[in-house]
This record gives sequence, structure tokens and C-alpha cells, in this order.
Amino acid sequence: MTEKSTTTDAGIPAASDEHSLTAGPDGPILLQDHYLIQKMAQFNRERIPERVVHAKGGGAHGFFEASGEATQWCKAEFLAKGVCTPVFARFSTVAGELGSADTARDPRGFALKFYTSQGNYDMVGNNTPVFFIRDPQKFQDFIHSQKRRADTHLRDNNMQWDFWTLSPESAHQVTWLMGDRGTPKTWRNMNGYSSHTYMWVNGGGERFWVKYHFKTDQGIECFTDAEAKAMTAEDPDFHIRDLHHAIASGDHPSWTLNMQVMGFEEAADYRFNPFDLTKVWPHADYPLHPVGRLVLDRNPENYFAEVEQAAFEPANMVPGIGPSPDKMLLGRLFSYPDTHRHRIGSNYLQLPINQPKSAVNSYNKDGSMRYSNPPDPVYAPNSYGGPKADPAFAEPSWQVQGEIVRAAYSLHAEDDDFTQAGNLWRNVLDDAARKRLVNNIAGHLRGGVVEPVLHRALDYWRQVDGDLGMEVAKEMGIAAETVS
Ligand code: HDE
Repeated sequence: MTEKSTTTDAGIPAASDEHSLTAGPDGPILLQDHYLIQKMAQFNRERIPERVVHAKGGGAHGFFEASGEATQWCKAEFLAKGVCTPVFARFSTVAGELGSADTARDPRGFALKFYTSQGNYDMVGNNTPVFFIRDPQKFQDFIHSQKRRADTHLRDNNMQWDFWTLSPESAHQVTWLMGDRGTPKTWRNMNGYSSHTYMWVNGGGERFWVKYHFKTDQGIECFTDAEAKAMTAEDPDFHIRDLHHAIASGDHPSWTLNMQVMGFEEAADYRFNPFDLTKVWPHADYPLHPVGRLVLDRNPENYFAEVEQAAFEPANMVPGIGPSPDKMLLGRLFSYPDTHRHRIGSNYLQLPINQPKSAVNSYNKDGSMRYSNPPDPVYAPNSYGGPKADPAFAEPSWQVQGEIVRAAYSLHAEDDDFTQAGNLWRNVLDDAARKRLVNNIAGHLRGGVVEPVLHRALDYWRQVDGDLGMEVAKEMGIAAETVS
């Protein structure tokens, strides 16, 4: 055998990478050509199901270094001063399939896996601080409206606007989506947000509600609609390529993690429902507190092994971190491990990219492709020194009450579907950004949106802000007074 000769997957040296085994040079191929059959069979089984959303993406390894500021609110070990925790990050679009373009107009996934000393902590966010809906019951339908029609298998702007205009809670996120943040220039030039509210618990047992803001240290940079569209043709893998090249050339991107912190008791009377995923907490109410820095400094060596099979789950919360009454977050706690069991297999956490770097002492065993099984005793309680649960790690909790019901959230003083979207238009965007927003909305509406959806869309923007509604109608060449 040469120092590195081809072998079968069983490690047996292979005689040829060119010729099948035949009876005589011109004869039939023999069934005993195990090497040929193995190659063909493996080739037919190379694809695993793509992610049902966020299929197209890229990732990198790095680390998170804590400043220690967070320990006043959270006892999680990885947030203590100077602790440096390995991280794997994956960025993605939402609606496009595996072969789609990186620079399509879409929110971007911002998924982080912290391999902490207390197990994996997965913060699975987006590049926008809010989301389209506030109840997981509508998520599957929302995604169906953003993807492909049943008849033509084509995406359809009319279908998208039909859903959005019949779901007015979407207005805040659609304003973000149709604005500059919908077309980030690179993943390095965008922020990441938990979007959800989580619970933090400090060493003294005090509870807080928090939101995460990963602010890019590279500065926010966005493509215009025209630039983003052109890049979808010029280089559909532009974002993957940019991140890989930056890291390979030593230009390591970083983000500063800032936290908004709300006192546990303040939630009930806050002017907005603090758990409603379509709402932000104005920074004037709850300022940002820097608590550490995320750096990405190592490219994956194998895309399929490290990126395609990476499995993030919001349910992976380490001691000191818990969920909140945010219905969307609670729905996600089920969905992610479920999708991994389907897409990768029941032992997905044993794959190197998903394996915690801390000890695993669970009683789970067997199942397809499991290769490290727990020793005896494989049950609890037991008299033979098996691992024991520790009540000190009881999950964070909050009071709940009320009869079982299907209903919208109870309203807080200033809760509605359009005010925060209007605030974005009035108080955050400058004139140039407003102009781009109007043009992007009109351009998307001109892409096949028809009555009755079209007039509903114009009215949707009128409710966000009267001026914005007028500008969109004008750009569409429709008399504003005809918009109800
Ligand atoms: Fe996801 N989402 N999601 N999502 N999501 C998935 O899990 C889901 C939501 C996000 O790079 C899936 O592994 C539900 C909000 C990212 O691998 C799936 C709901 C936010 C990624 C899933 C939401 C996200 C996903 C599909 C509504 C930002 C890619 C593939 C209740 C805060 C992670 C997968 C990666 C992926 C479910 C809404 C972010 C189907 C049910 C809100 C970044 O499980």
C-alpha cells in the first residue's frame, strides 16, 4: 500500500479508481465489485433533508469572552469575568432552499452554540429584534406563504402579502424586512438578536427578564435592493465566500454582546407586552449593557460535517438561563430537537459538531448510529453509583394562572400592531432610508400583488404611518384617497 492509497469505507485497499471489475476487459460488470457498489450506493445516500427553513447558510468557529458584567444578573458559568468559551456560529437566510442566493431579501439567522462548562448553550436568533408573528400556531402557515405555491411551485409575492396583510402583527418585522436590514452586505456587517425575552437568574436566586443584542464591531453595512439583486446572479454564495475569506485572511469578525435587563416584577405593568415577539423594548426604557465579545476565528474544515449537520436548539439553556412566557419561544423549544431527530437522526448530539465539551451523564441509550453508550446502571434510581439529578439545578420558573384557553395575549397599555413599526419609520430611519424602504415595498408589490390584496397592503402601510402609506401609494401610482 502507498502511504495514502484509496480504500473502501471499510479501510480495505482499492485496486482501481477507474475500472469496474469485469469478466475480461470487454465483459459484463461483476456483482462482486463491492467497491463499485459501495461507491454508487453511498452516492445515492449523500443528501440529508435540508433545513425546512434557514436551509442556505454558512458557519465558523470562534469564542466568546465574558467581561463579568453579566454576573449581577446571571449565574451561568460562561458569563463570569474572563471566561473564554468555544462557540460555533451559523448564519443563514430563511425562505430560500439550499441552492438559493445568499443576498436575497430575507431576515438572516444568527445561531450560536456555546460549548460551556455546563453543557451546550444555544442562542438561536436572527439579525432583526422582532418577528412576523407572536403565536407558533401561525408559523407553519407563515412559512408556507413565503415559500412555493402548490400549483406552480413558484414563490408568489401576492401570497406573501396576503398572509402579511391578514396578520397585522407582522407590520413591525415587515418594515425591518423591506428596509435596509433585509439585505445585509455581509454576515460580518449585521447584528444578531435573541429577539425573544429570556429569563436570567443570578447567584442569589433573583430573576430578571433579558433580551440579547450582538452588535457587530464591523459596523452595519447593507446592500441596496439593486445591489442585492445583482449579487444573487453574480455570486449566489457571496456571504459564505465573504466570511470564509475574511477568516482565512486573519480578518476575524467580532460582535459585542449587549443585554437589556428588566426587573422581574416590572413585566406585568410594562407599557408593551414584554414577551410579545413582535415588540422591542425601547432602549430609553431599558438601555444596553455590554457583557462580552464574540469572535469568529476558524473556518470549518468540512462543510457537511460542521455546518450542514450543526443542530441548534433554543431548549439548550444552561443553569441561570431560562425561557419566558413568549409563546413563540415556548413553541421553538419543541420544534428544534424534533427537526434534528427527523433530519439528522436521534443521536444527533453525538456528532462532533453537536457534542458538548462537558461530561454527558444521561441515561439515554442505543438508537441508530449511537456510538458512545452509558455504562451500567442504565436506570435511576440505582444502588450502583449511577449519576444522580441535583435539585439545585431546578429550572427557572414563574407564576402561571388561568383557565385553559386559546386566545391572544392580554393587552398591555400601549400594545398594538402598528405603533412600533411607525416609530421605526418616524424616529429611526433617515430620509434616504425611508426613500429606499418605500421603493423596496413598491417594487415588491409590483411583483405580482393583485386586488384585493394590493389595497389591503396599501392600507397596512397607511396604518403603520400616514406619510408612509401616502408615499407607497404614490410610488405605485394609486390615488391615496382610494386607500381606505
Ligand atoms: Fe426557527 N426554526 N422557528 N426561528 N430558526 C429552525 O430548526 C421554528 C424563529 C432560526 O442555523 C428549524 O434546525 C419555529 C424565530 C434560526 O441551523 C425549525 C418558530 C427565530 C434557524 C425552526 C421559529 C428563529 C432556525 C428548521 C416559531 C429568531 C437556523 C431547521 C415558533 C429568534 C438554525 C432547524 C441553524 C431553524 C422552528 C421562529 C431563528 C423548523 C416553530 C422567532 C437562526 O425547527
